[in-house]
Amino acid sequence: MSVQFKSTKTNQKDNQLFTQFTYENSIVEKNEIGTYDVTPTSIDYEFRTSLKPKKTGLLLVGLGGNNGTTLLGSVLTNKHQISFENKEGVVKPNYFGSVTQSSTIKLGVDKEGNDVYSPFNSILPMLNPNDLIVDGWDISNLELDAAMKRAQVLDVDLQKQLAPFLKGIKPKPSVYYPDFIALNQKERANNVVNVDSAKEVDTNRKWQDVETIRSDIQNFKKQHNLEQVIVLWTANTERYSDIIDGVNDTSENLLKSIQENHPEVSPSTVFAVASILEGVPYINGSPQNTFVPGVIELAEKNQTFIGGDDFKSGQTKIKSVLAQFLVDAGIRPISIASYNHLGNNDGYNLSSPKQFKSKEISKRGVVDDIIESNQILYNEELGKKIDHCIVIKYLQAVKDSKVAMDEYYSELMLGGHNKISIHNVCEDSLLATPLIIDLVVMTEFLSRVSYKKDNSNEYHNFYSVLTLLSYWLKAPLTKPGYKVINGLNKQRLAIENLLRLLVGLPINNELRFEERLV
Ligand code: NAI
Ligand code: DG6
Repeated sequence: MSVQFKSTKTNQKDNQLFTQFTYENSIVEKNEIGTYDVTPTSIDYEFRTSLKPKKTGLLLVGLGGNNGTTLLGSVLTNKHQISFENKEGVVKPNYFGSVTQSSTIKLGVDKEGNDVYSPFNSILPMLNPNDLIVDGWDISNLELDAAMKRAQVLDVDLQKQLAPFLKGIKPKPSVYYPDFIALNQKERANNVVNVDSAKEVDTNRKWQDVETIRSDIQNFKKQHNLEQVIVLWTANTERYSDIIDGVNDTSENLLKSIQENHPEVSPSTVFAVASILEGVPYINGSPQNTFVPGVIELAEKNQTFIGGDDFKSGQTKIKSVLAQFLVDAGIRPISIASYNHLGNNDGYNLSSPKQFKSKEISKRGVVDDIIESNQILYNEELGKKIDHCIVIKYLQAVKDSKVAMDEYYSELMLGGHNKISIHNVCEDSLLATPLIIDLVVMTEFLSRVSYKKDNSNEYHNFYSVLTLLSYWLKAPLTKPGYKVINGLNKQRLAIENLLRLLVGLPINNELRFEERLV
């Protein structure tokens, strides 16, 4: 689908689009008598968008896992247009579940006043995931055809067709510090880079580990002649690292701690630091606090993109819509019980308490800003929190078909109550993989956008922490000092409006005056 935007706010030169945009907002201040003063504000910007997607390579940490093999499998399926048969008939390749590949954006209204939509990726040129070059690391050395089989995610007919493409490909050896993931993962760890001459795991060579990962990134870039590399963690959930003054609180202290092999430096932080030092974006698809303050500062200093944490795929995605809907409807959720059981290797790892804790924190935080947005429902008198409980159980039999059960218990008018119960079977990796595609497509796209204030000459990139990726993440990392936005619709609106403003369209409103005014 090709769309021509005829806006007076844009002009195109040398494959670059320049757009004038006035950012309007309002500043709210509480005055001495306790009421709000609200003042509209506006700032003029010029945005510059490169219209040519870069040749991009994706390095997955955890390539041999369920998400890793499903990602590579889905790219190959689409690239080679592989159809396959399941018991319902022939399935043609698609990227359902991906916002960038399978959703639409409203362009405007036709002459009759009816909405007209176009594919998300038709607004501006975006990376085609079929063109991605994919590689990565895993602590398990299984060849990827066997790893795909181990994952038990894709239909068997598709697996058979994909196997020839995956046979012979082994993930790069990775960094393994046993203390960070569950003990039950130990038998998987036969492809480890940090081993001594007796092949024993050695956690006292952390700077060397950073350098190995850096050189892996450099070689990958060179080998495929890439303009852009993105590193994404989809390996096991790690335990939290302790945040310690003098250890990981600043970039300088963190680099020193890596050199001194401090035990609180995790493999994921090693990957993040290596990526930042190589100037490549790093995205964290798991819940652990990879982005200790020292990593964020390092990314800021190196002006490199980071984004996280934890893919928002099923239960939490629904929560970030449903809790927002209830509170925006003036209904007062008082408890949310979220239970799930799953039988894949992720669930096995999460059956260990410290790793579960990381996931619990990430799943629990998703309603915090929604509560804060409504002081009529949540206040000193009624209470300022929702009773929110998270349970995850490992049940081997259900494999990747995670079952999520949720109960939302809310207070209605004059003492009434409302209970919503949800039973959701999440095909875990088939839900998570399209999010990886979106995170990568959007990161590459955002790396092509820069801006300047109207009266300045210098263009800047977006701030290092890419909060525009929040839509796909359970516990969005923010710029230090800023509060997180969890509501899914708000997160999507931000992305949609960015695309609209870049092509010179007004930001979205649903005023529909064509219909509503006489
Ligand atoms: P998985 O357990 O199937 O795959 C993880 C892979 O990482 C394994 O192959 C393992 O050997 C490897 N690994 C562990 N430590 C490593 C290291 N230091 N370096 C390189 N590889 C390492 O898990 P799955 O289902 O693919 O999930 C991956 C991550 O994504 C988990 O942390 C999970 O919590 C997170 N996630 C998954 C979602 C989903 O729906 N599948 C949604 C949200 C988050
Ligand atoms: C158990 O909750 C396993 C997790 O890895 C989830 O599958 C994953 O975090 C997705 O969670 P959610 O809440 O978005 O469905």
